[in-house]
Amino acid sequence: MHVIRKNGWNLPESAATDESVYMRRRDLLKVMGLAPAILATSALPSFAADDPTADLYPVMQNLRYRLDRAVTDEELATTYNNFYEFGSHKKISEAAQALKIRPWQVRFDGMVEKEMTVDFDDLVRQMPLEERLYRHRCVETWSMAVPWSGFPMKALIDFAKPMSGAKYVVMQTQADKETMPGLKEFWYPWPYTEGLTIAEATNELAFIATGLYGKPIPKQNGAPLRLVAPWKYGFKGIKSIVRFSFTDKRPVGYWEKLQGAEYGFWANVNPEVPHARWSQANEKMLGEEENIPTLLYNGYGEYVADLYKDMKGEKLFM
Ligand SMILES: Nc1nc2c(c(=O)[nH]1)N[C@H]1C(S)=C(S)[C@@H](COP(=O)(O)O)O[C@H]1N2
Ligand SMILES: [Mo]
Repeated sequence: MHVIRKNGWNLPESAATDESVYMRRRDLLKVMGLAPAILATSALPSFAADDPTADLYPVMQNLRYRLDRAVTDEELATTYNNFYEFGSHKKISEAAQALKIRPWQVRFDGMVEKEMTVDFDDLVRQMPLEERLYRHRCVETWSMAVPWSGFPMKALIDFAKPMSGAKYVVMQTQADKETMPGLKEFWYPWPYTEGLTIAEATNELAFIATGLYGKPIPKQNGAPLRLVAPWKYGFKGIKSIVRFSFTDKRPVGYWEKLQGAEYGFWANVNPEVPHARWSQANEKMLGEEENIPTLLYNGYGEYVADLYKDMKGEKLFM
């Protein structure tokens, strides 16, 4: 049987011209002579058929963010995951289908003008949606490059209206014992928590992903909304967020709580600073055989290096 493996997302970035990526994905596929149906033929768990935001996607790609490598195969990026709530291994995509993503309320609290709880479906329809191709570098040395859909985190911070004294935004993942078997492993510091400084969260690269590969984001990748901070190790990219709290105290994240000697608050990618137990010099893209060199700030130094220029005493790279 002849199986069509190629789709729009398998194109190397260099093959996507400025003109073509401005088109809606469906139109692009049509122009390329590919049946739109191939977008839906995956037998793997993707977005829920009844997802009420399905009509929002695909969204326009922002061409400012370029890749130096091919986009990772959708099947790989959606079946090789880290989501400890569903198991401390990579094959959690099936188990994660138990995640209940509606109704989904997002809480904004702490140092904000007014605390509020917002329905995700209302929130996402107020946000400026776009698609971005970003590299992703896990602290474990695997990496990928994927098309996220979502909105700049700055839009969410503006929506939340933090008080001027707030210095950090702390995010929490849903913690539901009914659907998340990992929560039975009581030695892990649930709920999964992560934080950014307000300066980081309002940096243009910080992104809240609500979609992936031109569709609502699959549960295993952090539906209905997750953080993407591509200059940091992947563990900062907290999934399935239910709460944004604003504070003037630096939070201690899930991994830092678990193993503070190995994981810190900043976690910026740096090939020259090894992890306590392995080198960070190289990485292996999902689906590739060869190791490739890891880049400082995962290649995003031009956007973020200035955030850290006066932080001498800080462990910026763990
Ligand atoms: N809630 C939660 N968020 C999480 C994790 C997790 O275990 N739980 N793992 C992190 C790690 S280590 C990585 S590398 C990325 C993986 O995202 P992906 O599965 O979409 O590739 O999610 C991050 N966000
Ligand atoms: Mo990771």
